[in-house]
Amino acid sequence: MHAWPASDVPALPGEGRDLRIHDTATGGPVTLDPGPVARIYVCGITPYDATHIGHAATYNAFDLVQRVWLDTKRQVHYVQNVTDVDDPLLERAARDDVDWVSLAERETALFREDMTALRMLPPRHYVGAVEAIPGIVPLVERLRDSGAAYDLEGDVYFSVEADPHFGGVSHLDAAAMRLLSAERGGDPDRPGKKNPLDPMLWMAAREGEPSWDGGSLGRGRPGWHIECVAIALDHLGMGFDVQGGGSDLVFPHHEMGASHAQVLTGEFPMAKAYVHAGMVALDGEKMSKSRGNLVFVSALRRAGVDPAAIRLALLAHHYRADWEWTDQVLQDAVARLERWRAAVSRPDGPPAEALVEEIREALSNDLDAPAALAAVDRWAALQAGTGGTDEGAPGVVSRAVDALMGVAL
Ligand code: 5CA
Ligand code: ZN
Repeated sequence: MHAWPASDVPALPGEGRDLRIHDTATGGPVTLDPGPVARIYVCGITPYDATHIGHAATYNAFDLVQRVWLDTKRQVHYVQNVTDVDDPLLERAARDDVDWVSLAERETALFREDMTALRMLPPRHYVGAVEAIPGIVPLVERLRDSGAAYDLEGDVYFSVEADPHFGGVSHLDAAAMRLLSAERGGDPDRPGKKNPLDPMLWMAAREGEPSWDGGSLGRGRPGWHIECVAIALDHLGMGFDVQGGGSDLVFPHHEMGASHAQVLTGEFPMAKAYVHAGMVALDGEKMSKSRGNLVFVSALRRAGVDPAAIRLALLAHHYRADWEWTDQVLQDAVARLERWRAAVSRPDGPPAEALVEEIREALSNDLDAPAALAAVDRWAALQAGTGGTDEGAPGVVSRAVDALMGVAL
């Protein structure tokens, strides 16, 4: 699958800083030391509806991760998937009487447009579940042949007991896991499973649903967690730096994915940090396609909202916080964008070097974007007040805001 075009990332004076980030698995900060090529996998969309502000907030967090690393002169190997076949997509296509392939293509195309408009840097590999199937089948066969997976009426399940580290990402107890599993695509109540939490690796072909050749598994389609693991291992290998997504993916998705990968390779851990963005709500409830309480990025753009203002609205919240989208959030961002643009429109201004360091410091400290915005606010207020005489300082600020936060002034 093709991704979307990259916006320019201007080079900045001085040196970038290593990223320290909160890791869900250890419950504390880790300072990542990725070497010359940093490796990150971020869970992509299930394309049955347009990109909403919640998705955009999550991708904003991981875009910042990329930008902090690029500022340290590292390359970034970023991989993202598209869950272009799964129950919710097929259900929506059936409900609306549209072809599921066209629905997925249409919504993925819109996602690319939204990501481009928001200046989110593209992944190097953008991979659909369907195109990953030939790589998924042998992994499921290996798990089954090693005894870590079993057959149930033609479907194949992963045995969570095969991984001694199972539970190490979410640290939830069995009851909490069972509830979340039922809520998020699992089937804990299906009779015949060895453990109610065991997730499906391969679903045998169902009447009226798409299916693919699964070799010794028979025709069918892949489970959700093995999809991401197959893509991540294929492009990044084990021990990559960051596994990312929203906090609704901690369990079961990232817990199960880590277990699949650890059992497949015998190595631990799959990722050095499991990083999760908070949930964006609307009217007091998590924004979600299934609830339908959504603010779409594309709808805001059509209404004439500058994508840079949408980006600033996202950046105004710490990525780990749960927060609520309101009109006020957007109005504040529009006003900030105007202040910043006015501040960089002059040829000279207050010195910019210290500001660049403040932005770097804030973002390298667990992606503290609100602190970075506050630093730029202070510089813009100085510019609006006494001004400054540093020739070229506004240009440096403008480049720093773009390179480190993806905001074009
Ligand atoms: N395709 C799977 C991941 S493999 C999936 O979860 N797709 S999704 O379309 O439902 O979500 C895409 C990304 O947006 C995920 O990382 C998810 O955690 C995140 N996300 C979904 N809803 C919200 C929300 N309300 N706030 C913040 N992030 C969200
Ligand atoms: Zn995923």
